[in-house]
Amino acid sequence: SDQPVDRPRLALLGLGAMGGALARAWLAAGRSLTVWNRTPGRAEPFAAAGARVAGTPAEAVAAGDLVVACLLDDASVGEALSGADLAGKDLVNLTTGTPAQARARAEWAVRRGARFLDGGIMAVPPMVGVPESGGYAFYSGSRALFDAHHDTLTVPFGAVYTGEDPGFAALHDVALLSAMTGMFAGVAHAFALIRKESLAPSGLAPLLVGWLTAMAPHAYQIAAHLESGDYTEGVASNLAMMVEGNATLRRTAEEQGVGAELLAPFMALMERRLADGHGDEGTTGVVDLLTR
Ligand code: FVH
Repeated sequence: SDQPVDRPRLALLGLGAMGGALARAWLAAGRSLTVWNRTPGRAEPFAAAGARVAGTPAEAVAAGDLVVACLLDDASVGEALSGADLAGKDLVNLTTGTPAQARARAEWAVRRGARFLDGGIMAVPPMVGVPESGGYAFYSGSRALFDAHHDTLTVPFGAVYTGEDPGFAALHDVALLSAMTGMFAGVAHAFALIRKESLAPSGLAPLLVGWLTAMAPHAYQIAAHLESGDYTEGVASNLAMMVEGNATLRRTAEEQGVGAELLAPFMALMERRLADGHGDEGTTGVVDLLTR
């Protein structure tokens, strides 16, 4: 049923860095928990903390109403659950994967008689069970499952439901992780620029954080452009100016003995868009060039 379930019997597959943090959070909240991990030794501290330890994934699944998988990848989920009876179970997959993997895993679970919810965790292990850290997970798939187990799912971190399409949680997760990857690339380049100078990285760090925070709302302008189709609306720094600036960024990298390989692909796309006659836009047109 989709009635809220106060205290489901919980089964958790996977006690790695993230799975272990989940287990600690649920145990600290007094939840009934059965755990399984491929390498059995990893379960010992959890047994000492009050968890029941299952010898096989099938045994763990049998002991739970709500089964949570937090394993390395989608293949390990398929492998671990291959011999388990999922009929009547609520399965939440907190293993990172692609949207297509999540959709296929949802079909696979439903064929076995389970309700399925996919999750993408926007937190690292130290944020788990710490509400003020702002950690949360995206969820997609069965809304009924999400509503029924909301209280349990929100013990380790917040929960954001993104839709019945089971691929949406992974899509949101990967979109945010991809943006983070670009940010990490820029930060690495910035530190490389000062590497050989008498400048302390600890002096640059707060400046980077302040600048990136100030620039982050640029995402709202790109969203507005994509929705209106007018890529020039409200543009304060146009593409023609930014491409000019790219030359200074490249030249500074060269002067500082730093490779520009992290900047080059994005700059190449900006330059293509400019060559196509869009100098009065911002960077929104790059989204069009990327969309194959
Ligand atoms: N840790 C993090 O910062 C990120 C935060 C965002 C979400 N990710 C994803 O969470 C999934 C689990 O990550 P993890 O940090 O717990 O990963 P590990 O510490 O490497 O533990 C992996 C567990 O998976 C088990 N495992 C691996 N292969 C198999 C298999 N073929 N069959 C069954 N279990 C398998 C492994 O078992 P063992 O090595 O101890 O025997 C661990 O329990 C992941 O999707 C992240 O992307 C974490």
